[in-house]
Amino acid sequence: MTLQQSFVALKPDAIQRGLTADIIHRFELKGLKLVALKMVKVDEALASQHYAEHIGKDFYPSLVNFITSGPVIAMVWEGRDAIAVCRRVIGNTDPEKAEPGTIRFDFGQAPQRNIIHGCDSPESAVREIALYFKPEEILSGWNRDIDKWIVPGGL
Ligand code: IDP
Ligand code: MG
Repeated sequence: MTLQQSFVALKPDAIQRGLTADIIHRFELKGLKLVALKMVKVDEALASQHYAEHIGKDFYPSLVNFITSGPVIAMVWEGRDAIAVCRRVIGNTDPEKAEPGTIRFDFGQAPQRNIIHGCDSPESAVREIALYFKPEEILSGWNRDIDKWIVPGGL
């Protein structure tokens, strides 16, 4: 078990369809801790850095067109093995192959409109977090002691 930070981004289809709260809630329900969030308009330069590994593939132009087509919500979720956990919450790249209960199965129907991005390794997490956030925008230092919100002063 390793404490990790995972980079996750809601793609423009999620925001256009009003799925933002439902999707963020999935990560909260899982028990992950939100440590950064912002709405971003991804331009072509950022898209080409984010998806550098896919440059030259047949779907790359449509992917850039899609990710730059409207606002994106960029997030960092922290928790035990957060990178793998987020990928499992998200599901297979192709919503048709994703398991029921995953975000991509439950909300998506096509890989070109698959709702959400999640980093796939510790290295991509570091790289992608740095692309979207300044270090001071990551608020990982807060304690999540819910008791004091139930009883003043805690139990
Ligand atoms: P991932 O998002 O599950 O990590 P990647 O292989 O990294 O999947 O691909 C990045 C994104 O490119 C996918 O989320 C999807 O939007 C798009 N994509 C990947 N493969 C295809 C494809 O075969 N056709 C169309 N779009 C694709
Ligand atoms: Mg990927």
